[in-house]
Amino acid sequence: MTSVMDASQVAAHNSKLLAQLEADYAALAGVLARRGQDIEALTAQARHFAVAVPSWGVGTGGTRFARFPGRGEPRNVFEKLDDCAVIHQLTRATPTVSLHFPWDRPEDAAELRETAAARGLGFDAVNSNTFQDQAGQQHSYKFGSLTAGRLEVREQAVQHNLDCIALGQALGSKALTVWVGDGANFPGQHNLRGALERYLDSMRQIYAGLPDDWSLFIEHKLFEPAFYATTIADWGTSFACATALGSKARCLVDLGHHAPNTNIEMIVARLAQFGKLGGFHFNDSKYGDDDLDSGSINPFQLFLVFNELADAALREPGLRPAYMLDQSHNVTDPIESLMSSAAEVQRAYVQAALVDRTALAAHQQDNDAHQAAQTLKQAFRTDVSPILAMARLRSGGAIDPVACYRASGYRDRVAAQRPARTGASSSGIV
Ligand code: PSV
Ligand code: MN
Ligand code: MN
Repeated sequence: MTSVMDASQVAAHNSKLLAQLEADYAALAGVLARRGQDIEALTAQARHFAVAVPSWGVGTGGTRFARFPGRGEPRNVFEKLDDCAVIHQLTRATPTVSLHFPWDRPEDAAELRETAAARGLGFDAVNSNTFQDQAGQQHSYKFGSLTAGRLEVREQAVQHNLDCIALGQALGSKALTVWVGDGANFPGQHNLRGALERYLDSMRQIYAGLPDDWSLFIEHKLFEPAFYATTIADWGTSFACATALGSKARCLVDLGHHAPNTNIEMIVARLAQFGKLGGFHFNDSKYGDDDLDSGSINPFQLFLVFNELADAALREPGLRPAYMLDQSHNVTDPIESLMSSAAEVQRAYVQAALVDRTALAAHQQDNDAHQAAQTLKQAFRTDVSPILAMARLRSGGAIDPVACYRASGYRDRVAAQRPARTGASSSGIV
């Protein structure tokens, strides 16, 4: 395996922080032991945690108003893989990359797969894109894609998704995530039921092209770009469609795709209960689909989501929802944001494993709301940073990934190799 970053830089970084980490780890081990918890079991669990990185996340996303390109942005999918490899090398928590077509245009899928494998990476779900028009595209998606009134538009959108499956197969992916921005901006613009009927008709054709061992993830989103009625706006619609399509279709929860204050953890519980929880796009938000770094605004919500997942895993040991970060970075170095976010999601996962479920169930049975809430809070308030750092260290990563990355000078090096572009736009970067 060829590393993008020199392993000796990681080793030098770790040797400086090792003594401090060992002291912090021993102190936390003592705290947990008094609660009857074994730190080694938790560290082993943390080492198994993995979340996919979106290829588009390593570039600067931009907003509706502007995009201010970052230094050394990757110019193609191979350079994106290099940045993803750094993230995984330092965090050891992001072994797969999620591609978006046609933003990522692999001319040679076999070469891409080999390059990824040489970097120690594999491919997670592939994402289709029928929410933008591409240069040379025959039919416009201005008035919808899978739900469009015109048959030729729907056929083109279906074919694109089938092409994504074929490309994903060549890359070793096992799932297709479909998010469509289709909807209406005005009451009366389209027939609400008719649009969903057309969506289902299109999705049935995509589903028919799905290999046996693949999953189809339906991603809902409350609004934007449609501001009056989005066809797949909520988990209820997503659930109904996934149910209508069949067992390979499940729902994907992007944390930013709900109205403010929505109880997302309850949605997670419901989807898990009825066998339709497919996966997650992790990010954080204050107002809408802000795509801010995971855990940066509402880490308690992230913890509560993982608390439901921990509960669900006890009920269904085979439950394996797909985890991916879906963030847009505008004011930070994307590599730093993605490394921090991977650690934040991993943190929530470990904190959820700390919950004393026997005590929680007893408090619930006794209607002791106060102690039930405190049981969750105790787990959430526990600083599991030493566990995360030790998990990284033992897996060959960096004790402090951002510090190690900054010291390595990686951004300066790639900035010299990847000249700045002006006027670049869209998450496709190139
Ligand atoms: C839509 O807002 C979304 O969350 C979907 O996952 C897209 O594929 C992604 O963002 C890319 O911008
Ligand atoms: Mn998403
Ligand atoms: Mn989104």
